[in-house]
Amino acid sequence: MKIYGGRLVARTIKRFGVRHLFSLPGHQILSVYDACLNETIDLISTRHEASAVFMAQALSFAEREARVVLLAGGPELTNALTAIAQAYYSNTPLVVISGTNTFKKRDKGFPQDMDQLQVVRPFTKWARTCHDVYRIPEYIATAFRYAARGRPGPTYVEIPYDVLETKVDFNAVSFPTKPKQLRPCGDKDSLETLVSMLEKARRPVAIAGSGALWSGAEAELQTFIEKTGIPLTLASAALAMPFPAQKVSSNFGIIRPFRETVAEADLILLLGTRMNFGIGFGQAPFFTSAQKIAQIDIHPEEIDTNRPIDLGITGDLKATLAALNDMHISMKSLAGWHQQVSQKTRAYEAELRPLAESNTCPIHPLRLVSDLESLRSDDSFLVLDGANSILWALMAAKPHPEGGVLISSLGELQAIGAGVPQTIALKRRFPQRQIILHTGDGSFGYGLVEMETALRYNIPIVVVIHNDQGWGMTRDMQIDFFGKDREIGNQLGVVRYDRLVEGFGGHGEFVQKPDELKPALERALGVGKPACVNVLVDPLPKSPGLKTFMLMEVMLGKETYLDRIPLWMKKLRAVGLEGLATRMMLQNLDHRLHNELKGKQ
Ligand SMILES: Cc1ncc(C[n+]2csc(CCOP(=O)(O)OP(=O)(O)O)c2C)c(N)n1
Ligand SMILES: [Mg+2]
Repeated sequence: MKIYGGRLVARTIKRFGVRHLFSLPGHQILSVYDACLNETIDLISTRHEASAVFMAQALSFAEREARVVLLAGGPELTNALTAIAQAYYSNTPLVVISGTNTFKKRDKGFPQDMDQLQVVRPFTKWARTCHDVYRIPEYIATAFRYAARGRPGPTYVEIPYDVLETKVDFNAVSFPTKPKQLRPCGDKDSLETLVSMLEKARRPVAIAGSGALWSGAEAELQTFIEKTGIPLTLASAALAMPFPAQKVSSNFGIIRPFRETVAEADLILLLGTRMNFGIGFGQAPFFTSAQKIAQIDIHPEEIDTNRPIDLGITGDLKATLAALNDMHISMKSLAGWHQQVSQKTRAYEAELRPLAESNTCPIHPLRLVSDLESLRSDDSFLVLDGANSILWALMAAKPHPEGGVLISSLGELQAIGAGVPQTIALKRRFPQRQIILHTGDGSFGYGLVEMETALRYNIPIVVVIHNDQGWGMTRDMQIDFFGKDREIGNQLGVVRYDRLVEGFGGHGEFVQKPDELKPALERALGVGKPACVNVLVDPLPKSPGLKTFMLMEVMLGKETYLDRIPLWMKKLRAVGLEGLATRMMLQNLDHRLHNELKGKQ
């Protein structure tokens, strides 16, 4: 049987377990579209190329292996670059397959001709052109291998469209098998050193990050914390893995208790998480110089970033934890410490309750996320997009035993706007599960047109908009830095996103009062078509985000922020009272929220 090269693309990805392909049409890739009919691949065609990449990325998160986006090339590729870069900076395995101009027409002024490799290379682990139709399966297999092994990331294969449109004999093509995941495990000496560090520790904490998600370490992680009694925090992408909330002692999203716990610990275990902004670069006031730090990471170059650490172990987290779980560890009793950590979080949650249950109008952001969290099912996936809106949501959203919380702007790039497409992809993949997006109003704008995609494919996602009528976090920064009367360019006003979604044929709710919230959310969750719950929230309460961001600026030496750090705090540190300075700084970080709480009590 003679088939097009495009069919080889579809057949190879199908053999590798890919059921959904995200794309936007272009003449270069129509042979692959045609092949999707034969190979019964679920082709979702989007309204923007970045959306297609974000969709594939969301499935990589949920299925924990590389998923695929198909781009035509030229402007389709340049439009997709931010999303590819987001995958790169968040270490997400992803295979980007692109068409490209035929090489006979290269550099002659033909439409959409460009040097694609040049723009995609900085944001991919591996990028190549496949010139031979028979080698299409081999190149795709190599792209999967690079995407998944070692530190995961996006890879890129481009295939000129005359190659995609060349006919070959199906039987003359050989298909490689899917590359197996390899699991390097830390060396014996290092594991023994880690055991002795654990045995000496009185106040250890473990922070698990994306390495836990990608290696699928949830069972090993639970065994490890049960065996050792170490309090655990899930950070960044680890929140997306299924995990029982009661096993997590210190909630990453509730800034103050988490920061205090880390500051008080005598041993910090970094389990597949980076020493980046998420944990204050490992520096004061988050960390102290007296603490011991051990880090397990798949990527050896990552270890010692931003500060030297005491023990680095290169390994896949699942395999390394499994090895540790088999070793004898005689821990000191950590019951008191464990209780102290959990109590801190519980006490803070109790402090926040007046806000979470507040009946004020406009609606308090924490009331919105608390009501939403109370309606989540065990298998629910909650996608978070925005800025302040994410930080508020993280104060209430918990990991779920069969679901998860996906922060759409993961990684250092922090691009907002991935939420709608990511939610659509998850709902397409898991139609029976509850899939919800909580998004800032500004961020929702990027994905708005994809509500049409959700309607076209009948994918009933529920979008909940934290509508503070503006680019909240940048507005906060502007006001804080330049003054209240210098606000410009950050207000969006009251936009009826619910009506726009209704205009596409979806369900809309507009909520202004707290008692309308739950009924509106329940209606949206039950309506069976794409829904938008547009909630006007109070723009005045400040999430802990602004202060944290400012502090990080200061820590990394942004001179213009230095005058924002109170002098007494600098003095405390200068005379060696680091611990006291840390405690005061943490309180200062939290102070606006704190002041607001005081007003309520
Ligand atoms: C793609 C992209 N554009 C711009 C920014 C800069 N930025 C960071 S936060 C923010 C405001 C987000 O507003 P919104 O989504 O409404 O969330 P809010 O903070 O108001 O809850 C902006 C514009 C970014 N991070 N990514
Ligand atoms: Mg906003």
